[in-house]
Amino acid sequence: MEINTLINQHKLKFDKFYNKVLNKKLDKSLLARAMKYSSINGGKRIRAFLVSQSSKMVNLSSKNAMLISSCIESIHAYSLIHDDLPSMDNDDFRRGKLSNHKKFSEATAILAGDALHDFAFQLISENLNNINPKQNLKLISYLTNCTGHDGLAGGQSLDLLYENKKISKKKIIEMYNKKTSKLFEFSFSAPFILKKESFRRINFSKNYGSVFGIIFQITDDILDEINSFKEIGKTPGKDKKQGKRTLLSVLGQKKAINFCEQLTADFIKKYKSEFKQNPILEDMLSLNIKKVKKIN
Ligand code: GRG
Repeated sequence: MEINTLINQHKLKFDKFYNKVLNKKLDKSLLARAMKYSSINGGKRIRAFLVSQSSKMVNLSSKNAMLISSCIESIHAYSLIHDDLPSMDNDDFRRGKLSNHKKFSEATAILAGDALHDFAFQLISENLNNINPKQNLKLISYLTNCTGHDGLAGGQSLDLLYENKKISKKKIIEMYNKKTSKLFEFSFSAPFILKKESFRRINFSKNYGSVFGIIFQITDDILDEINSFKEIGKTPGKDKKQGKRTLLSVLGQKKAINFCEQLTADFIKKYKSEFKQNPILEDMLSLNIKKVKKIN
């Protein structure tokens, strides 16, 4: 089956599960409504798809895979709410709708982001089934590493710090690694960690998520520049206007795409047997490169 069809089918399944979890655990307060507004609102659920694919590779149950995905999508929703705030990237729209602080208020948006972050940790620490507590704790500790100063928050801080400055390609990649790749790294490797796979396979799964994330961010930057509001669901062309330092701004479009293609080829070469056994892994890596190239 074609990869986009698989992703869409999985999104429907995941959205149903996530909706149920949110409704079961949250009340009808203003804060809960703001949390739901930004979590059940049309995301592509790519991170959840990554979890489902790696779970299949290590035989993690689909219930646990769905719980981990709900945890990750909650972290992701928190990061988008905070990213849109006036003190961060200041966007009035997200996923084609008003951003959280525009729909509610700035204070509610900050709290909804905070509460979604905590909700994620609640899910991963209270609800997994038949998992060795030691592995579970290992996973929770790893998630703190992916979201904190060495992950999302650290990367976001660099993103803001680098605005309108001359920044090297190496530093931009480091920033992407933190602000975007870390959550993809967690998504793909969480099942490998829970199932106590070998050191080499866990390393492979972390690197796969990381490479996926770098390509995802580079192509997302290109889409921000060349797509319309309808296609990206937020204000287009903002990176350039805000003086964002992106790989696109340093290399230009053609070289940025070449960089993604080379990264993919090198990675596949390094882990030939994993790719041979799971051809979908290559389709996933080239998904966004194809998206960008079709538009060109
Ligand atoms: C305030 C402590 C504190 C931390 C903030 C905001 C933040 C941490 C991190 C944000 C990092 C960020 C927004 C990275 C961008 C990643 C990215 C490309 C998001 C878009 O992901 P998609 O395309 O979105 O998967 P959908 O809408 O499909 O879910």
